[in-house]
Parts: sequence; C-alpha cells; structure tokens
Amino acid sequence: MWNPEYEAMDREELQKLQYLRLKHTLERVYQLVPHYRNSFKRAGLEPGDIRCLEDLAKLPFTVKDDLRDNYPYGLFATRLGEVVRIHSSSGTTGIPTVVGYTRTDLEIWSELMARTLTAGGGGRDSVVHIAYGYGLFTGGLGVHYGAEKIGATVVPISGGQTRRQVRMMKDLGTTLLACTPSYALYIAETMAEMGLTPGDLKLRSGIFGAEPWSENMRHVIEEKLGINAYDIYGLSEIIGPGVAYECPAKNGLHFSEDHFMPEIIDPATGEVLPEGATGELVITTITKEALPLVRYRTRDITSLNRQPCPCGRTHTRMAKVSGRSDDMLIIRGVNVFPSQVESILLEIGQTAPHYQLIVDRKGSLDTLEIWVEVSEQMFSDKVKGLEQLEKAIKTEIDNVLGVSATIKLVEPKTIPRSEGKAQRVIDKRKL
Ligand code: DLL
Repeated sequence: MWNPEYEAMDREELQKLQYLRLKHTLERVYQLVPHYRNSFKRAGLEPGDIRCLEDLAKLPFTVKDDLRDNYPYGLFATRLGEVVRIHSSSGTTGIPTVVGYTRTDLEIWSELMARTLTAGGGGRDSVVHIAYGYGLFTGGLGVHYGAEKIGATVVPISGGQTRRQVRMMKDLGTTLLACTPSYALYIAETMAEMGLTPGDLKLRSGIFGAEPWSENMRHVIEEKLGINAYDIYGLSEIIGPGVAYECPAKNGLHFSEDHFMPEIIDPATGEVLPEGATGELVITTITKEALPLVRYRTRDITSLNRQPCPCGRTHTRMAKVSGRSDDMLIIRGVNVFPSQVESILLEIGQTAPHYQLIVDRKGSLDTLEIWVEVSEQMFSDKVKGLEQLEKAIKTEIDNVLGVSATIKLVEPKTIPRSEGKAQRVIDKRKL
C-alpha cells in the first residue's frame, strides 16, 4: 500500500472524516458557486440541513450539461489565480468540458495515482511506460505525476508510433505499462509482428482504463503480454484517473473514499440503490478545491461492495464498469453493452479481440451487425470453418443477450486500431 493510514482506515473513522469534508465542501459551494446556491435553494436546502452522510441523498444532482452551461469557469469555486492546471474532456458532441486544479488538487491527484500505481505493482524500482495521451486528456499527466511520486523511472512516451514504443520498452527494461486496454492489445500485436515474445521484455504489470473492458479481455492481455493487468477508473470531471483502482485481488476497484463519495442510483428514478445493486455511479468530491462537484451523475454503470478485501484496504470496491448508460444500445428494446459482446466473442475464441458493433435501422426495425476479426490461421481455413464460427457466435449472442445479430467475420487488421479509447459502436441510427 502507498498510504495505509488512509487506504486501510477504520471505516468508522473514515466516515467521520467524510462527514467533516462533505460539510466543508457543501459550505464552500453554497458560498462560492452561484449554480449550487441556486440549485440548493430550489430544493429548499441549506448546507446545515445535511446532518449525516445519508442526508447527501437529499441534494440535487449535478450533470454534464451543468458543466457545459457554465462553460468554461462558471462552476469553479476558486479564483482563476489559484488554478494552476486545466484539463478538458473532448466528448463526442458540442462544447468540451473544462476542469481546473489548484496546487492542492494536483497534490491530491498525485497521491491518488501513487496509490493506484502501488496497487498495480509499481514502486521505486519500476520503469513506467506511459502511453496514455499527454495533453488535455487526464490520462498521461495523471499517471505521470503519480509515477514520479512513487519514485519510479518514468517514460512519458504518450500515444502513437507503436513499433518505437515496443522497441523502447524492450531497451529501457520497462516493467509497468500504462495505456488504454485497447492500446495494450495493439502493442501486444505489434510486439508479435516484430518477432518478440513477453520473455524478451521485462514487463510485469499494466494499469489500464479510460474505457470499458471485459474480464475476458483482461485474460487475453495478460497472456499476450505476460503480465498482471489492473483496471483503473476515473473521469476528468472528478479528477481524472485515480478515482478507483484494482489491487492484486482483482475483484473490484477500491474507490478513493477519503476524497470522493460514491452512490449508486437508479438512472430512471434517481433513487439511491442498496449496496450490491447495479445502477449509475454518482460521485461527490469532498476535497476538491477548484472544481468541487456535488452528486455528479457519471452515467457509468456499476455496483458497490463494502465487504472487506483480502488486501487489507478498507475502501469500498466498485465492480468493473460495464459501460455508460448513454453507450448502452437499445436494440429492438433489448439493452446491450459492447462489453457484453466482447465477453462472448472472447469466450468463444478463434477471433481476434478486435470488434465493432454497427447499428442501423431498416424501416422501423433496428439491426445489429457485429464485425469481428478472425485469427490469421482461421482466415486461411476452409469456408466451412468460418461458417460454423459465424453460426456459433450468432447463437451465443442470441442466447445470452436475447437479440439477433448478423455476424460479419472480417480479415485480420480490418478494424481500425486505437491508440486511445477504442470506438466500439457505429450507430447509424443517429446520422
Ligand atoms: O478516461 C480518465 C482516465 C484516464 C481513466 C486513464 C483511467 C485511465 P475521461 O476522458 O473524462 O477520463 O472519460 C471518463 O471514461 O466516465 C467512463 O465512462 C470511462 N472510463 C474511465 N475509466 C474506465 C474504466 C478518463 N476503467 C469516462 N472502465 C468515464 C470503464 C472507464 N470505463
């Protein structure tokens, strides 16, 4: 553990700390951010009405549109003079979201990433290869400062030029890789093309996140790179990576509860759900200075588990995020997450873990096409084998997801590779 005093804090102590920090945050936003003063007033509430942690549920939500409506600095609780860094999430449509950090915010972020890296096998002697994008995206710089904090040797390579990445990992003796899971796979593929096996490198672990990835994808990455693969979660609005991270138990991501409070709600009604129920993750920041957010709706679908973890950390564990409520495809009324399709494809095998879902509408009927690359060996095989594979995938998708799909087996390297977040869905219905 990087910081056992906090990571393994007695839960009662932790809750006391959370309450003090929450009160302070609520008072600050009420005084300093007109948006919150107005929204609290509309709900007939003042910070003094929040008398215990459960009272948090009385407060109104904050949504992405609130950030957009107050673009760029309207939700900041500090003067710009106190803000030392800006990041931004591009989003797919409209105005980007701008987030800011004070010096203290950056220190906390580094601390959280130090915890993340330590849990993911990093330490003073690690050589950390950071292939998350550097720049306005929080991945590169977020991991960077955490890796420096633990005293690791940092290689700030950013994304792109994959062959060069592999060569440098080999030459520099990289032990820990940080990038999106889809890029990790691309790196593994490139390594193989260059005639290298995991034994030629010193890689031992990887911290992968920024997009949903299935348990089966974890196994593929671990095998191809010969490493332990850990899931890390975060979002720019809250701080970036560092919100939650896996430990060696790989059974849920420890949520940094001394800085952020998680709730799970029913996305349709907004009602708080009991422990263990799956729903939308809502986060309240309790130490952020520049951009505190109260009950921020992440749109990410997960559940919480407060049972003790064998690693000794006491912070709540969040299940692997299965997808975003706004990425969830509704195909002829059936809810489908790309990660479920990924899981099925990898379970069946014989395909490469590169796939895309193409959704369209013919008349009033939704159609789902799943493009998936087959392995080199399979592709040169007889047509009969391909037909059988296609049929097996179709049947399994039908059985498990309850939706019929057309399966299109494509040649290796047909589906675009990504250096950042992979595009898994092309929804032509919106065009
Ligand atoms: O993706 C921050 C990050 C960087 C996290 C590097 C992990 C590693 P945004 O660009 O604002 O920030 O995107 C945030 O990405 O709401 C989720 O939908 C998704 N996401 C992030 N981590 C995971 C994960 C960064 N481990 C959005 N599993 C979030 C599934 C993830 N989805």
